[in-house]
Amino acid sequence: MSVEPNNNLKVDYFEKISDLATHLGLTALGVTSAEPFVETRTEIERRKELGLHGGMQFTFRNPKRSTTPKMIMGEANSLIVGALRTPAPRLEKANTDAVRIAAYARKDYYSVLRNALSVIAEMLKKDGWKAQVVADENSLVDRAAAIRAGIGWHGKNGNVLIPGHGSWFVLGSIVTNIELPHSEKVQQDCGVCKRCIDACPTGAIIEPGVVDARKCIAWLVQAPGIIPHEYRESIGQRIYGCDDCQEICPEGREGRDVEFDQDVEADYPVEQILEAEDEELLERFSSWYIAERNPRYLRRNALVAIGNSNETENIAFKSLLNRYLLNPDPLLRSHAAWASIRLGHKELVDLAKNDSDPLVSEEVVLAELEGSI
Ligand code: B12
Repeated sequence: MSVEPNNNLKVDYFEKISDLATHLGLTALGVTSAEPFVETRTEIERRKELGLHGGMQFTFRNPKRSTTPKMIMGEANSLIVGALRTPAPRLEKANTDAVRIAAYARKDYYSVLRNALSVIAEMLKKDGWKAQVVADENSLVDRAAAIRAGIGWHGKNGNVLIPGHGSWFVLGSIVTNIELPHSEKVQQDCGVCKRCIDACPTGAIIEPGVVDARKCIAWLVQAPGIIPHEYRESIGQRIYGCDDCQEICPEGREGRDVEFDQDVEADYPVEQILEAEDEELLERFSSWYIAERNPRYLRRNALVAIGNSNETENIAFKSLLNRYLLNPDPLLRSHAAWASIRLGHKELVDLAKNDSDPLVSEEVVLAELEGSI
């Protein structure tokens, strides 16, 4: 049985946790109550009604559940929220034959974060408290928890911004029955700056802090099905995530190059995605959310990246497109057709035009109507 600590002991205990968090590599740690996130629930419901969630499940599936921490642990009193830095990419010109992967997905940062929070949770448990780690799950709105725990403010780009650091973080919590002093909320805000709103390639930030997932590239490349035509060009070389609304943000911009994390996954060659076997792709990107765990969606994105490469003379790309125009999956053939049209490969366009599936042949009809071929 744990004994209720008095206030001074609570402060000392929080400092102990906080030191441990710093030692474990977390940039920020804060505490808030386990009371429901009432406004966030209303906001999730509003976005669902407007269709802004684009059919996503996650925290939208059951808004009451994702905003009520006591549904995770009945006796919960506090949320101890932590933030782990996901080093931002250097601002340099992307390699044309490499795909772009958002900073948070270049390594399995969620596992690093969960491991760090688990060490703290184990300490709590050893001291007689209940503790459960929740990070990027459907059961808790991580941003709302981080804001109430004084980690950062709700930026116009929708992200939680940590003063002096910006938004390059993944967030997670320990739900626990210990009572600790609540951290003060951050008072800073974005002021008049709206660079992220102007920089979003698809205009997905429809009001300050509100993202229409149907237009957000991060969701478009994760969502199952066909990628709507109007967004394909804006997707560029991205196959997972989009950082544009963070890259333009001035908060914590200094020091970004210094902390650049040289990581092979950042320069993953597009050919490898189109040549790899299913198991290899699922293993390589095991920490990613891939719709239906079906690697066809990574290949679909890679075909769009080829279509956006401007590599009209690239023989390897051309032969991959040819191969994919013969793939049994019409979804992949249709995106290969689009890429072939973009790169101006006439023989391949003819192949697509004669495809028995309208999903594929209509790519050519559409391009003809638009006058792009
Ligand atoms: C669904 C989801 C997405 C969706 C939708 C994003 C969105 N804007 O809602 C998609 C796939 C597009 C996405 C993209 C990204 N995501 Co995401 N995503 C989630 C997920 C699973 C749920 C988010 C959610 O519930 N959204 C619903 C809205 C309503 O809630 P919210 O933005 O989280 O909460 C705020 C609002 O509700 C606001 N609020 C409350 N009341 C009101 C009222 C009004 C009027 C307004 C304006 C706001 C407001 O306050 C809350 C706190 O800020 C969380 C993980 C989790 N379990 O929480 C990760 C999470 C939010 N994503 C994260 C990341 C890293 C990203 C990307 C940066 C990844 C990338 N590089 O591609 C992008 C950023 C896109 C963007 N600009 O938002 C991080 C956030 C990191 C941070 N510093 O903020 C999270 C927390 C994952 C994690 N555990 O680290 N994501």
